[in-house]
Amino acid sequence: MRKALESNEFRVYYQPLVSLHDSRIVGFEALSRWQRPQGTVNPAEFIAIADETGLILPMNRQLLHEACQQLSRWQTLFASDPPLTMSVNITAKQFAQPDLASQISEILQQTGTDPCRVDLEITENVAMNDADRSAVVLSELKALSVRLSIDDFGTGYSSLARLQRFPVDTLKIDRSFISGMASDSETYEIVRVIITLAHNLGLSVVAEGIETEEQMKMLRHLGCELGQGYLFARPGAAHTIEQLFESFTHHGGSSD
Ligand code: G
Ligand code: MN
Repeated sequence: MRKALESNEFRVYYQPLVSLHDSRIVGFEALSRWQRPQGTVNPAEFIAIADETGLILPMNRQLLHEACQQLSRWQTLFASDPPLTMSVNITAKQFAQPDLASQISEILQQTGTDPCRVDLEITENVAMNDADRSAVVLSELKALSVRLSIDDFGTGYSSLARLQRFPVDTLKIDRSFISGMASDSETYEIVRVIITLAHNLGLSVVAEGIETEEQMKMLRHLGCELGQGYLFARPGAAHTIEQLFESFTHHGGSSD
């Protein structure tokens, strides 16, 4: 894997974040993909290994750098008001780094990126694992003026009292709830309650893994503002995203 990193086998893919209100692309999530000569490797697998070995640190520094450069290109190419955002995932190992905030700050400065347009995603599990420490780290990150999201929300164990005190902006509802919400009334209730909770705490909500029109309509009805998923677009290389973006800006909605 170390060799693969040196020989640039890791690629950044981007998945659009869409406003459910008008089906416009408002931002992207940057995702690592490992393209070996013999085929792509499951991201969940290699990211877990990279995180354990610590290789995730140089890998995700590189990813953030590239995603920031891509963001400024896209902000120019596809000017919008407010400007596009870029979300990146922070893993457990990264979150444990004492100098995480200064590392991120350095990359934002090097790339001339407006921190307000960058969203750092931390999973609920990582954030709640050592909640006292998390509160400190999240405050350090927030001091950079970046946005903060709790990823995979609903799958872990959350203390709502903690959640309320974390300086986060957004909850991302885990896709397991979205996939079940149209066929299971209790799952629908969970989604409804998460959206209500987020809004009552002054947070915005992103629904992950939207795959059907029905799910999108339900989420829109529940007041969920943002979504991500195969219904809109699969994660894709930068050039694929640019073609897709053209079709979104001209017609709105899904292109396939
Ligand atoms: O939890 P996180 O947001 O980091 O998950 C991102 C992952 O989810 C990516 O690897 C991406 O390929 C996958 N993904 C994105 N949209 C969908 C979707 O609509 N359905 C499914 N099953 N997976 C998705
Ligand atoms: Mn994520």
